[in-house]
Amino acid sequence: MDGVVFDGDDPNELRDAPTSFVIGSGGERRAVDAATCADGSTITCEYTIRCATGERTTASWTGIPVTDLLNIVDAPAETTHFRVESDDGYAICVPVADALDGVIAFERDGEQLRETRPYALRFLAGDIDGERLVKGIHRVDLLSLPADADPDRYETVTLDNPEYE
Ligand SMILES: Nc1nc2c(c(=O)[nH]1)N[C@H]1C(S)=C(S)[C@@H](COP(=O)(O)O)O[C@H]1N2
Ligand SMILES: [Mo]
Repeated sequence: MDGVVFDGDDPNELRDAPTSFVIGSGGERRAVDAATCADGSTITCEYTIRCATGERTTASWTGIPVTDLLNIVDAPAETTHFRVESDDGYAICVPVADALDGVIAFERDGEQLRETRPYALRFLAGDIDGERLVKGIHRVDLLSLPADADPDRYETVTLDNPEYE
């Protein structure tokens, strides 16, 4: 991941890069620009998006593996949850184990998202329902929640923003 990770002192310095997002774990924060990822550090996988309405779409997505993100911030073994937040405040929080086969994607079927969609980055994973596959990512957090915490309190999934169609 050399050349991809910027020092977390001022993640806002990357605000202008549409393909950048901030990743946080404990007190640590780093900014990652997905567009600068070398081919060797990205993966391409097929994922099916399953909406609660019954709609399904399958495509080939290219992005940064979630497992690489864990290394970027040196995620502690106690990490329990993976939280993803979009520009518009949409946010999801899932057990980190469910996100491990996932990617932060910047390309769909060989096309840059930022050229074909109103967003540049989105989350995909194999076993996570469609409503949690956040579009327009601006921040990812690795959380260590106590056993009695309610992960739903870390989510805002009520909107279905037509801006992101
Ligand atoms: N930021 C954001 N991400 C979102 C949504 C949204 O409203 N805002 N809708 C979700 C829902 S309900 C579904 S089913 C999928 C749809 O993804 P698609 O448009 O690529 O099929 O995106 C999810 N991600
Ligand atoms: Mo949906």
